[in-house]
Amino acid sequence: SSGSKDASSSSSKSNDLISIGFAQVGHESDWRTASTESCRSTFSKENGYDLSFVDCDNKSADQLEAVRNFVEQEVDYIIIDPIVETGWDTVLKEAKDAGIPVLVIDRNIKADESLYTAWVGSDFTAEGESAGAWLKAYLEAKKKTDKVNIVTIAGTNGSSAQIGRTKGFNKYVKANGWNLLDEQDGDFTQDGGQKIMESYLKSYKDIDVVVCQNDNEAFGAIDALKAAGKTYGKDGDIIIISFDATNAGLKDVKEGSINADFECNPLAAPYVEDIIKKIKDGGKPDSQKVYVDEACFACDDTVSSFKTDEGKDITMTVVDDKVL
Ligand code: GZL
Repeated sequence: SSGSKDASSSSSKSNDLISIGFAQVGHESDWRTASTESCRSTFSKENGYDLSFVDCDNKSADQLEAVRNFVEQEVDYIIIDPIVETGWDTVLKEAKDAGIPVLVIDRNIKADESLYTAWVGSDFTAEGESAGAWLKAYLEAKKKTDKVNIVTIAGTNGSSAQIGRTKGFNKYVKANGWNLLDEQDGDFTQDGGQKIMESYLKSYKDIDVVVCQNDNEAFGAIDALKAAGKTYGKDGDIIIISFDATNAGLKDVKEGSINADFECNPLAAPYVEDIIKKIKDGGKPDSQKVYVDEACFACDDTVSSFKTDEGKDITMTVVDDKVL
């Protein structure tokens, strides 16, 4: 539709609630559950919203269709967490022509920035760099100077979380001469993590580090390592690095199964609500990119703080009962 809908008006569907269409990636991980809960609780009826939520089940075609349907329904705002970065221009243009502001959260999109109002999420490359810088400091502290063999269980191929974490961490692989044996797509799921770890154990005899690009992949990798009789984590032979730092992930860090976990904050919804309130009052967000705050967690204090090659000061939080 080519209406010239005024974003500050609320032609919402029912009794003055602000109507929001949210196209969510899926339900593949604990992180995703926290992200969905944050949106549902922020954009509740009690808070004055009519939320249309679509779980796109990790299928890009379904996600584009969901956004198209929101345009047809003439919602007041559209929120997208894009499964992959590409393929967005056409449907974003349709939303713009309909006068519906689009807010992107979490993962990035490769699209003309004039087609969406703002993006709220994480700096995935920085997450990868923090992990690489931590591993460098950890290996030095453990005086491990011989060959370091690493395998990566990557996230959904083409997602900005996978692209950024890979880019950030692999800078440190190159700079430190580590031996990256393999990196395959585990789709951010526990099943994916287990299957890929099983195949790595068949292909490579001495693995020193496993990098899992989210906690659910780490849970699967740990299942495979356990079944193979390998030792890992705080007192084991194999170092495990993970991302997200979900509650379940931090429990494994506290137990010493995961050595270090780099947070990816799923709570973008409150940041988005601030932007919607600004738009409603005829304003606009302070910037097009809003980064959420994130921390870094470790199972012990072998490495407490360090500076990344990019000049960022990192302090590791040791996970204990107070943190959980
Ligand atoms: C990252 C997010 C990723 C999480 C995974 O912001 O998109 O997708 O790291 C989730 O757990 O599946």
